[in-house]
Amino acid sequence: PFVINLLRHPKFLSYEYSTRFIDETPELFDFPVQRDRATRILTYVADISVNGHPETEGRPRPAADIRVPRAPDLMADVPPDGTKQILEAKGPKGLADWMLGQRRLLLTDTTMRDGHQSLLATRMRSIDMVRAAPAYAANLPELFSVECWGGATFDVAYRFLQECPWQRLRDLRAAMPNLLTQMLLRASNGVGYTNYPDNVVQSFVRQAAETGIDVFRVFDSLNWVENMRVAMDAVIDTGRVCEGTLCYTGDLLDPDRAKYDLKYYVGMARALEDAGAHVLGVKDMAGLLKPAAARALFGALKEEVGIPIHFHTHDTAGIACATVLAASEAGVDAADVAMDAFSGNTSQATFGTILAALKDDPRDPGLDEGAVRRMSDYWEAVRAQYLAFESGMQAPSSEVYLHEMPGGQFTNLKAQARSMGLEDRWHEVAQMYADVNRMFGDIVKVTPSSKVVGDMALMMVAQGLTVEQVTDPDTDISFPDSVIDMMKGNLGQPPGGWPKALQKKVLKGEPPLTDRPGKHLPPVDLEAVRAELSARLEQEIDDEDLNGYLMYPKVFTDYAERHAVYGPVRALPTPVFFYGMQSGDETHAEIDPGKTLEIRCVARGETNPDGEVRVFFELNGQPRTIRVADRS
Ligand code: BTN
Ligand code: 3PY
Ligand code: ZN
Repeated sequence: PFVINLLRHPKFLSYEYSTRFIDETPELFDFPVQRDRATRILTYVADISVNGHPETEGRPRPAADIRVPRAPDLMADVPPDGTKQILEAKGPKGLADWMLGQRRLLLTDTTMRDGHQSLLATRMRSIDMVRAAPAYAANLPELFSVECWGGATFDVAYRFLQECPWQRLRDLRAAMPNLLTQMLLRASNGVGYTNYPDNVVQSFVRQAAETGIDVFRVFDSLNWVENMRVAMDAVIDTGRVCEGTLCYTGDLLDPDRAKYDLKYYVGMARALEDAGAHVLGVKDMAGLLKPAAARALFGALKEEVGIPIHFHTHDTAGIACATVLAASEAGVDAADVAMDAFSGNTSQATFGTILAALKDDPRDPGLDEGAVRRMSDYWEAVRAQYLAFESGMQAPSSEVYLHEMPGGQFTNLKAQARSMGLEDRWHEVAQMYADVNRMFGDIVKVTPSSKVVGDMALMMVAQGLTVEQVTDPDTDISFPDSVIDMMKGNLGQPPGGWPKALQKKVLKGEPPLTDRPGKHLPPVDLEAVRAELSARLEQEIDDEDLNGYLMYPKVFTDYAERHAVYGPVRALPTPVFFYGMQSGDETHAEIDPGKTLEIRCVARGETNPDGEVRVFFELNGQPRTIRVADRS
């Protein structure tokens, strides 16, 4: 198409062109496929308007008159230098030294990753994040980092939001040139639920760095440092920041949980430092660390390791702010908070509250409270658009000390229990989750090990099974696949190994792995996979697509197939994306910088005998009719 455009261009035909003609004539790149994108977006809007969005069906719907989110005004024309410039000037070790030299408590904002992952089932769309990003850069340049990628956000973007997670990262990176971007990486499990071949993990890390990640928080779901080295080394190779992370579980002051005592955590922290971590992450994914334990833990870690420490916790029991303040007193270098409107309950400690509490404290984080309030005000309006994904959790829950579910899993498992008809037996599920943890030998529960515990607990409650029956060698049990896989050693080894008798029963005598699962996975021929996929989808597969496919083959190809039909629907405002348009509604979608589709929904026809319905639009003032199947 490019050559055809060129040959037909009037200036080209009349010889009025120079060597800069191609650079100066953007319309040469207006291929017919680009015009198609408008039709594809209209097809999506028509489909959702007629049939509804499968993800919001049967869920509470936001009122028609909710406030339109408006990002705060920018307090600077050019973003002031921030931590990104420190990383660029000094490298990751220099950045770590800079952190150690700060008296103030450094803060990471998690709203764009863990905040919505824990409160809204990870459903926040890129458009709502990218609109906020310039205000982060201009108004909050004192932030340590913005956690905005990884964890569950990666597959949810493809799977439920019909958008490319890499593009999200690229856009955020560009809009926050002064701030460190941060992601959560499940070590050899990448951003998935299973162990990937080493070269897939390496390729993913390289791509994430190239597209825009600065700080990689790397953890392993069984706290097995051995299984973190491939990912950590890959991060270190990129020149970005490796935050080697230990996961906190149990209660380090409880002698009954002696497996996870202070000695254990200090030992793991040292191992992570030895493995090359620039920063030590302490990830309290369930929010189990209480203030007194935080004082003991961070007091000891500050003595025993030389790298800066970054603390992450959840507010499930309502104590996160107190614990962050205790950690701050004990000298932790950085802590995670979420903007007020996305904080509390299963999410992080409250940004504005921490700021207020540390005002005039030696560790005052030095951020503008007004800027934080205005940012949170934007997020409050964003959150209202996602009412369909609210969990219904109304209050903090100290029951988390019993079950120890991670913040991201808690509401999910509750929804799963509801869909299995176990809603009114939730407390049994919670108790069973705790019992299964003990039966598995008291393990760290975080994605993906937490999912395995959840699968087993739900199965046992649903089938009325007890731990005695499950562990009895003479009672036949059909274990969930995820349990068999974990007992085989495919997620690695927990401290102290798996309980032998249970493992034997689950594996029916098959020998388990005892070394690193990645050691047994042959490398993937990346170029062969690219060629195959490209032929199958009849499209070019770039490095980002390839890495998405390697993590989630089916999720990616489903996304690509829908993309061919619906186009870049990420450009639609969130209410239109989830609820479509009524006759008379107007909206717009910027599908490229400066290229905006003005869309008006004019009317809807009758459904014809073939089950099809026509939806009439005006697109940039021109009438357009779209026919879609009526499945409503
Ligand atoms: C999904 O497939 O469940 C998630 C993404 C939504 C894709 C679009 S929404 C309109 C159309 N109808 C469907 O059922 N899926 C696609
Ligand atoms: C994830 O792995 O997505 C988590 O948030 C774990 O806490
Ligand atoms: Zn978390």
